[in-house]
Amino acid sequence: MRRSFVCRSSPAFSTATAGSCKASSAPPPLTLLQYSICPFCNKIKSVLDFLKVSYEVKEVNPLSKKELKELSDILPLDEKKGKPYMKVPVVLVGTEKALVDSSRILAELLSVSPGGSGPGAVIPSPPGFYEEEDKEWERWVDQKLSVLLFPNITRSFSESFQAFSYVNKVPSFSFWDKMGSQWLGATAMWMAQGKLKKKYQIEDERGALMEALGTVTKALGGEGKSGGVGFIKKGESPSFADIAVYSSLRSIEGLETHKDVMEFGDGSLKEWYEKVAKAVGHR
Ligand SMILES: N[C@@H](CCC(=O)N[C@@H](CS)C(=O)NCC(=O)O)C(=O)O
Repeated sequence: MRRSFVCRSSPAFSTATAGSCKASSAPPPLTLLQYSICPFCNKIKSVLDFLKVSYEVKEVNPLSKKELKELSDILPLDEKKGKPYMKVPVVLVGTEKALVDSSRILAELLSVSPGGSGPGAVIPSPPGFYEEEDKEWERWVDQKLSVLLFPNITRSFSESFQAFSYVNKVPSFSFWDKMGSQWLGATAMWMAQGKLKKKYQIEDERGALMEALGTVTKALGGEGKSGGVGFIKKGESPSFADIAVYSSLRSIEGLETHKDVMEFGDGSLKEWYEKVAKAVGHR
């Protein structure tokens, strides 16, 4: 039997779902295994933060992946490679169950009935939060927007090195983990840039990213109900579509590319981004 989580009181639950926020039994703890800079991991974090669900974060060493290797027994098999799945995000539910692939993780954790939290939902969400339109945006983010970020943050070695500077802030990494990850990780990412661009047929990565941002601002077009820029589905609060787009862009916060993203167009993208960040309320 699946169990619901207790959720702290949140504006997101102030209406129809308030009742469904009561736990039916003690919730199993959630642990997110991630790279700080991974857009797919940021999507999970933003959704959990928005829904006020508590979880632990474990940073994975991008070179050794030892934190994932320790879970080999419960990770699913990567059919193509014939060995355990070695990508992030992974969400541990309790200690025995490992969920993989961001969209499948969220589909498993979030409401199962259309437009609201259903009886099978592990994490209740407000009505209208996780609809087909939201999932379409998620597919676009995963297959287009997030794919464009990598070649943008690795245009030069120095940008790639900057992208890997997050490792210095990971308390669980040793000095050598930090040195190795930043230098080798940055070099490998920088060298892989051309191959990735070829794979996804990207010629001008900055131009393609700006075009993708145009798609977002077009969807935001017009004023929100409470004035200023609105949300993608024109509701009073962000839905999963907003959070999917926002969290992909958030994964590169602090980097050169993010500054260009914030300066895009007439300022409405930045205004929307800050509004979503506030609603998500990262812990
Ligand atoms: N479709 C997967 C994609 C996950 C993915 O590609 N994760 C990257 C990090 S952003 C990864 O772990 N790559 C393997 C590696 O770093 O070796 C999802 O949505 O979770």
